[in-house]
Amino acid sequence: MSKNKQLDAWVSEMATMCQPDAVVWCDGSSAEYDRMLHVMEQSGTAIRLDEGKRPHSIYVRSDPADVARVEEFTFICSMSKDDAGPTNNWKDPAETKAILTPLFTGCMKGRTLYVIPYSMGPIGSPIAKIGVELTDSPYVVASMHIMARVGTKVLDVLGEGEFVRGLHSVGAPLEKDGQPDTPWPCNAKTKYICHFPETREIMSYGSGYGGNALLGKKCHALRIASVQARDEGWLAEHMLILGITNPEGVKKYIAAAFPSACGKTNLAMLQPTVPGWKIETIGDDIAWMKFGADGHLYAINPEFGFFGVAPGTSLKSNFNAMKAIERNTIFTNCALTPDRDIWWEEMTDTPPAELTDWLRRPWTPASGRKTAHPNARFCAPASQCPVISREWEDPKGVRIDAILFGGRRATVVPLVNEALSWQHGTFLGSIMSSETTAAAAGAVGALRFDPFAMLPFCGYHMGDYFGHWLKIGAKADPARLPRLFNVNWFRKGADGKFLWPGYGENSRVLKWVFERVAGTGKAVDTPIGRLPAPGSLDLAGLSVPPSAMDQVLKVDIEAWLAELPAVRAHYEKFGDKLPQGLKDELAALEKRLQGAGAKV
Ligand code: GTP
Ligand code: SPV
Ligand code: MN
Repeated sequence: MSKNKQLDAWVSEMATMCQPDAVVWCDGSSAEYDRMLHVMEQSGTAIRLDEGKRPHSIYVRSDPADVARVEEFTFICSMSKDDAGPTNNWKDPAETKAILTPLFTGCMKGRTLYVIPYSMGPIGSPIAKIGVELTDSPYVVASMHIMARVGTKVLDVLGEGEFVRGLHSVGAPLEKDGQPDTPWPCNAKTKYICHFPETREIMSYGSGYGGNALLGKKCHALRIASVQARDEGWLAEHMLILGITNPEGVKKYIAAAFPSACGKTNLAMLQPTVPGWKIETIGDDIAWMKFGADGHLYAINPEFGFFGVAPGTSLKSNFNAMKAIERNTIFTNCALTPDRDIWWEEMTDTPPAELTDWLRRPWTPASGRKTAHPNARFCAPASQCPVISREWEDPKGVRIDAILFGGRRATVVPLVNEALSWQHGTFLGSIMSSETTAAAAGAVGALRFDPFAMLPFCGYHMGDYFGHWLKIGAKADPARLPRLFNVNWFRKGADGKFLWPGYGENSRVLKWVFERVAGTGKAVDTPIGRLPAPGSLDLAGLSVPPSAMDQVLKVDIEAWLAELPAVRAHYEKFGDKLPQGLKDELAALEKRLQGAGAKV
């Protein structure tokens, strides 16, 4: 029970429908967290890791039918189909409820319904938003303890106020008394991740994994929040936030939008290879940005933890993430060592001689298959990151001076490119494309347009979203707006290998961005935007051959011209909702490319 009549009424209505054995209001205490770990150990969901090696941490393996976000079954249920736009799956809200009600009826039999009040953003901060997730998954309760601020203190602040309603079930009732549970209950056949933007509701059925089930994250902080941001004049974005300090002690903040599994967590906490420069983390996945009274854009990280891609994470590639996951961490779908620690591809140069893989099979380096699922994840408190910024919980947020857009592109897109204006930067964001990754179920490596890295996360018509970005820029003082850039760490040479070493070396690009914002960095104009002038990208001590640097920075006119038909087809999807400003930018790009092409 709470002091909020609407909340109490909703909880009791949902409990009547879902028919759990018990209803538990989560208080957010560490005792409650420990209870969840214990429940998971008892049911076979979790194995406690060795207390000496990985204190207070658990290891979980999901059902192989439940390993990633399911975009195919993710729906925006706005009243009008047109509001969802061409890039979302739309379903009529009433029809959706008519499908979901029978599914949710009795879906929690034999289980406990947990009520999780959560705050996205520091509790009580004017920018924070409150939600309540109802779930039948102890794994979700424990994960929400890490990923959001949860419990009684949230209810105290909520009072009689409004909140986002999130109903979640793994969709696996225990129908018979004493029916044994499975280690990872889920519904292998039926999954629905549904959003009702007008009524600020989320209903998620059938999956217990990540963004499908931790409703504060992508469902609330991006899909629902993007609609609120549109209505209220701010931005809810799929962006990391970092602080960068130069050797003179001047600090700036940068936000960056990369699609899922394209390098946000890594960039947010990188160890710079450029001497004297410092990077600090504010957030690794989501940014909420609003204009301050001074006309500058300020960002907060609404989350409280990191839900990061495990494979590829090592002391070499992401030292600070490895430190953040030393304790108090939930590991899902990686491999287990015989001495109850975890391992995944590339964690160490030499794999352990024996492991149990994520599918519970014995594994050795000779097995010839991966031991961790490619979307294996760690879930750890953000406060454990050694380079977490002092300002990370500042309710005011941090002043953003640059925003980067970037995808995973083997060809065409150069290492870094500064937009000519806010409108041009919005254009670059809108035509971003990237190869798909294991973060979502389906094909990996398929090139698709992923505007602003928001394709799976924008809760309304993407054409209106572009318009919102242009409007934000038009209303602001141009001198106070962040500068916009496009980056690409993933360009490959003819041998199929990455041309750019990435990771810590990306600090060289961040340094150039910093210097552009500071007014000291030099650039050259090209048809696609401003690239580093010769000598202005700090390459001291970097062992990349000049020929590879030429390729990674190359503006290939022919290749850009060859992309234009796909860009036009992408734009046609948005019909009359495509803002004129972006049509103008496309025409201007084409003209500049043709002019440059004629000169060659
Ligand atoms: P989500 O959490 O799914 O949103 O992903 P993310 O954007 O946080 O990506 P993350 O930083 O976890 O990186 C995903 C994968 O890309 C990992 O396997 C990394 O090792 C790899 N990666 C990250 N940064 C770089 C880079 O600069 N170069 C290369 N080649 N790979 C990188
Ligand atoms: C992503 O896919 O962008 C993630 C993982 O960060 S999930 O939380 O599952 O959405
Ligand atoms: Mn991440």
